[in-house]
Amino acid sequence: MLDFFTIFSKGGIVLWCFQGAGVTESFTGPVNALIRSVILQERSGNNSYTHEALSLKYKLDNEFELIFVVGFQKILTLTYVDKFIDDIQLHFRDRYKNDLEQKGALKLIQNNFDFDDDFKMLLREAEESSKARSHATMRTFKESEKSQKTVKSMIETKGGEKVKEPGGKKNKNTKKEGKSSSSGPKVVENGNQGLTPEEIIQKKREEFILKRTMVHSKSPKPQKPKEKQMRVWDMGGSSTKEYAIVTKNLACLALRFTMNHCLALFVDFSSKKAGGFGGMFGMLKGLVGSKSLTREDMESVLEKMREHLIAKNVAADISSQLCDSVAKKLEGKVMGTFTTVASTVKQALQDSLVQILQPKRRVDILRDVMEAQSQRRPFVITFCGVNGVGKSTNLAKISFWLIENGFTVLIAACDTFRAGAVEQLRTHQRRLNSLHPPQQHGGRPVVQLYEKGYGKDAAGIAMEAIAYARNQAFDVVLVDTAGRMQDNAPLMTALAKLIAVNMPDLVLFVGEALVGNEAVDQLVKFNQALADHSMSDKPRLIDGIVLTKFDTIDDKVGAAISMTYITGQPIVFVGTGQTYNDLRSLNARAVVSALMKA
Ligand SMILES: Nc1nc2c(ncn2[C@@H]2O[C@H](COP(=O)(O)OP(=O)(O)OP(=O)(O)O)[C@@H](O)[C@H]2O)c(=O)[nH]1
Ligand SMILES: [Mg+2]
Repeated sequence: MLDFFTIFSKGGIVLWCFQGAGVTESFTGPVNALIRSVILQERSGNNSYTHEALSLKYKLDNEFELIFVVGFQKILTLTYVDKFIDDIQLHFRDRYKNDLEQKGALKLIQNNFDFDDDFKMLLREAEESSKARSHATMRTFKESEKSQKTVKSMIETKGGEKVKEPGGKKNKNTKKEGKSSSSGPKVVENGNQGLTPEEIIQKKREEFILKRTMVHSKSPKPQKPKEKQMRVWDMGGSSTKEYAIVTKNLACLALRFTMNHCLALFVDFSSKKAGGFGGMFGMLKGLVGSKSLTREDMESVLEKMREHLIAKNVAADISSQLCDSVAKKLEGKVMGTFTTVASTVKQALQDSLVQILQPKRRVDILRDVMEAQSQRRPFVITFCGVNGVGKSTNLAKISFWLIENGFTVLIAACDTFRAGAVEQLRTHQRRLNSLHPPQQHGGRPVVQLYEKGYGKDAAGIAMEAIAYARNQAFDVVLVDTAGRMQDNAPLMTALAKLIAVNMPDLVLFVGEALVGNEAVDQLVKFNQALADHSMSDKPRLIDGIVLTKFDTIDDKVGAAISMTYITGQPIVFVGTGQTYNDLRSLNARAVVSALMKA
């Protein structure tokens, strides 16, 4: 039923994996997608993720810095998976506690995590208990014990005597007779005299668990040396390659966890019983550190952090999701010596915020324009957003920046709706040309306006402008669009059509840094409209963000977080004023320090 299960360290080492019988597809792709889209993007508040036809569930073990991932077909409803992943985590930790405590990549690579048999046993148990549960519901009323009991109890009640459960207050005789009483279904078996079948099963189960624990705690278990890579990816196919891909992605995680490793190492060393320092450090341990964090420990700090983020203009939903993600990341983590819960949570949140703001992909407009130039076509950017956020002004600033970098620009006046929109662009065109007169550029104006007045179809004007730019060898076309509220269905449909028909190279969403909760609604609905009206399987959504009016918000910089969190797309430009020079790129660290400031 399961497609795969894999256990790897946050440092990138695959410790063990399983691939379901008959599953031929490699699971490198889905696991890499999970790492890229969830774990590296600090979205681990939720514990499931969907990748194409697969559902992935994952669990972070913050104490040993492990990640457990299970994958199965999303059409299946596997009710046991959540519990199963917990069981595997506990079992794996228990079994390899000593190995896992020796932190360090080399140690992990050298270890042999021979977990196949345990995994199969736990999987069998999980599947059987789930089957048993589903069978129970299928029993008819006649088959059920309840139907038989009802009849019995009716007969007994007639006699006026109630049969008490063994151990009941009024039924002292039953208790005295004890387990040798012949009335109950007692069984006599080796050492199990007088036990009910249920009690025998329970006893056997306990003996079995005890045996297993004893076997696993025997140290060190002699193990047959195996080939490292064969052990890690022993399932056929290009094992070395798969290992390398997952390792590469996880390498980024390794860097971020180095600090925590150092703290944890100190604590772990202090907890060793053997050796001269054991006792002294053992005593210190209780006083100053090595506490394993629980959700309750963090609850009040997280609540304060959430309120702090909201006060800084991060949307309320996103603040909650971020705090959940931080809690998941820290739960079970052994705290460093001399650290407090508050400082640990704060540091984790700060790391998450920086991570969210880091661009996940390369955004290099100048390079892309040059590439389009070499293909003898203009590079097309469309600006969209709600009314008055600064689309036209920032379009003009970006024109200036492009001209300064030696490119020619055609502005397409596709806001055919708001009075004055075309004239506003014409003014910018004149100013820009006066800053860069044609005589300095071989007699050719560096910026031109393509306009057809008001009331016309914006998508059609954009198409004509792109064709004109191609003929006239303009390097870039900047398409200005009318502002529209995200709930205005006809206007949203028109925007989606403009984008679907013209397929610009870049769709930039322009949003004000002043917005709070509203940012989420705007972005979700703009993206939804673009997806709904796309004519292709892979719809063109928002590719990047222009965050405007950053000069007006002091340290309430939360919109930057909300917008990148919702779209997963980078903030390409930040507008910091009303002149052509007031355009910046985002400094993630500066934004985060403003966010964390009390
Ligand atoms: N302080 C400040 N003001 C800005 C910034 N960007 C734009 N503005 C101002 O915001 C106002 C609206 O700008 P526009 O460019 O007309 O906004 P728009 O989104 O095109 O508006 P519509 O076309 O009506 O939807 C203008 O007064 C701009 O000068 C910025 O980064 N900082
Ligand atoms: Mg405008």
